[in-house]
Amino acid sequence: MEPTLTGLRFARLLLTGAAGGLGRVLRPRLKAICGTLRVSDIAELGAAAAGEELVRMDLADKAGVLALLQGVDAVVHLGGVSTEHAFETILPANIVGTYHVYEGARQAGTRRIVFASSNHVTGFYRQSETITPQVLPRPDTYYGLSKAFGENLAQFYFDRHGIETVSLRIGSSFPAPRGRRGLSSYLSYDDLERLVVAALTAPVVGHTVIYGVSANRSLWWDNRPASHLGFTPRDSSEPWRAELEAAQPHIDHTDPVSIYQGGPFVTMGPF
Ligand code: NAI
Ligand code: 15L
Repeated sequence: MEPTLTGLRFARLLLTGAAGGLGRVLRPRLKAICGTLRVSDIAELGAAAAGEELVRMDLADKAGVLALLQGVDAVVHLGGVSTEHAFETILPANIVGTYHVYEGARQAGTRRIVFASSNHVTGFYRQSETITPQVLPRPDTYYGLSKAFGENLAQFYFDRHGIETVSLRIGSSFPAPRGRRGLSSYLSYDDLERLVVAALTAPVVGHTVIYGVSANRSLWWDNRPASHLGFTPRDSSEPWRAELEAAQPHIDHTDPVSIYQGGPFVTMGPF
């Protein structure tokens, strides 16, 4: 059965990247399932709501992240650079920063992390293919590579230290699907919440990888290997299909942006 918020309580949850697009969506929703929500970002976080702790800091600051994890039961780790940039920009935030989160969890005894990975770990699979979370990574960017590293880090910290992770290869999570690619990659905010709650509360996850996608009609991702999470998406990109197809009536099937699942990411850079 899909988890519900009723009766779920964590003493203290940590949400990184809380000032970002998805962080702002999840912040009030996660507060509903914990006693204290510690929210963190390098950017301005606004005022603390009741039951919130605000920590403004850079994930590249090791001592700061180790302190950030103290007293935390579980983490939703969204913080980092969220699109393609120069490797030198991605390295401290996504690679070093995610290492700091895992090392902080190990030292603090935190047992579970929900890691915001990305579909760009497998962006060089074709849109004509259906893949599962078990395929070999084919990153489309330095950004996708950094998320592949995060997934490997998660596997290592589970095998070595027993810290459980659900790596969410999020598709495209915005208020509405963007472009024709979004008809396949769209994840609604309500389905994102369902996915994060399932990832936090499934009894045993080890290191599970799952695509974050709604129940769209045209899908590239088959999540059956992660069915033990009990995530059942309820929304779909279908209500936007007519509008998006009218806005982009022709698809150039020789354009890499239309050939590969990563879409525009496969031609971004170098920076
Ligand atoms: P976003 O860019 O709006 O939010 C990321 C947040 O991380 C920002 O508030 C930013 O200030 C913070 N951040 C960046 N560098 C930092 C650092 N060095 N230290 C501390 N905080 C730092 O991105 P969004 O859309 O909210 O995505 C959240 C997470 O989900 C990201 O990790 C992203 O890669 C991932 N994701 C999002 C998708 C989407 O469709 N929105 C799709 C796939 C993955
Ligand atoms: C991502 O990983 C990005 O964080 C997000 O901004 C979108 O570009 C998304 O992928 C996507 O593939 O649409």
